[in-house]
Amino acid sequence: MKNVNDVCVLIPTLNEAETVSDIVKEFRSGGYRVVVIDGPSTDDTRKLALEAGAEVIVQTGKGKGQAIQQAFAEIEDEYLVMIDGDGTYLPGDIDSVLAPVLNRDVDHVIGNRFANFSKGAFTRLNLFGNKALNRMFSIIYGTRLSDILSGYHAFNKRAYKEIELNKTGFEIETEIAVECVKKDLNMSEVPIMYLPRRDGAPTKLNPLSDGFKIALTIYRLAKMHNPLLYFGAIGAVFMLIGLGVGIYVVDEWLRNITHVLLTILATLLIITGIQLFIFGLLANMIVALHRQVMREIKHRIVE
Ligand SMILES: Nc1nc2c(ncn2[C@@H]2O[C@H](COP(=O)(O)OP(=O)(O)OP(=O)(O)O)[C@@H](O)[C@H]2O)c(=O)[nH]1
Ligand SMILES: [Mg+2]
Repeated sequence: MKNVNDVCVLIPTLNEAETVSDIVKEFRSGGYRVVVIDGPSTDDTRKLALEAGAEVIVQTGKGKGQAIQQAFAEIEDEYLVMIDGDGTYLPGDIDSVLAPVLNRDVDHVIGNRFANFSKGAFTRLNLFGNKALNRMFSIIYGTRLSDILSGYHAFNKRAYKEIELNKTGFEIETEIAVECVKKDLNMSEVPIMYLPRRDGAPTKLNPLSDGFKIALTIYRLAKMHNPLLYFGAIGAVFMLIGLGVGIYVVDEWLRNITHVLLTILATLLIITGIQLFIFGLLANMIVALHRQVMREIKHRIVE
């Protein structure tokens, strides 16, 4: 059952004077408590948010990720909806985003932008990057999600208090999705609308450098979840270089030229590669065992 008093709407902002007021007003007219956590902006964002009826917190550190971490710690409401303040998401979609956490056994809902985006909302690079990163996430974490980098989420209290976050920048959404998988929280996606940014309101995200950081985060966090892939990938690089050198050495040897040092190098590279792979296998077993134990403990606590 929906009770707007149980819901807090969280809006991270950095210089969003152009849009923040309209968004806050729309949520306020729906009766929601609105918390804006600000950058700190150098424009009128904070003043406009206050005038529109939001509670405003100035973040103590830097980056969208730090802002979200701080807000998750300070907010105590039963349900939390998180929406970007750049006007690319519709406050009116809140009912769809909230429904699964209110009515079903879902802990975290992601608003899926790919279902319904208006022309020009994604640049070609953003569309390609998002698809690639979602695919990478699905492969590594074995959980099929279409839009982990969305700016529209809903959580129940258990979810936003249980997930542990460390990233301070735009890797935060990735970390949230990974934590949900790790903590065995139920996730689901609902279609939402996605609009282009307004003219004169520049993005804070650099698609190349932030995209790279996000990919690196997906890979790095895999160490604890899918170590075979994490260590296997490094092992594969060693083995491929070793094989390359080895093929060269054998080819030269067939022509009666012997490279002693290169032979040793090829052997070492291949052996190191195999060892890394075996290490990944062992780590996988440890992670699987750990997961089993954690499930068992949770099960008993619930009982
Ligand atoms: N508090 C806070 N908010 C931030 C910071 N950086 C960005 N934001 C806000 O986070 C939201 C998302 O930022 P955007 O620049 O739209 O990034 P994006 O949506 O991932 O990228 P685009 O697709 O280019 O819009 C916006 O509401 C920003 O104002 C920050 O350092 N601190
Ligand atoms: Mg945006």
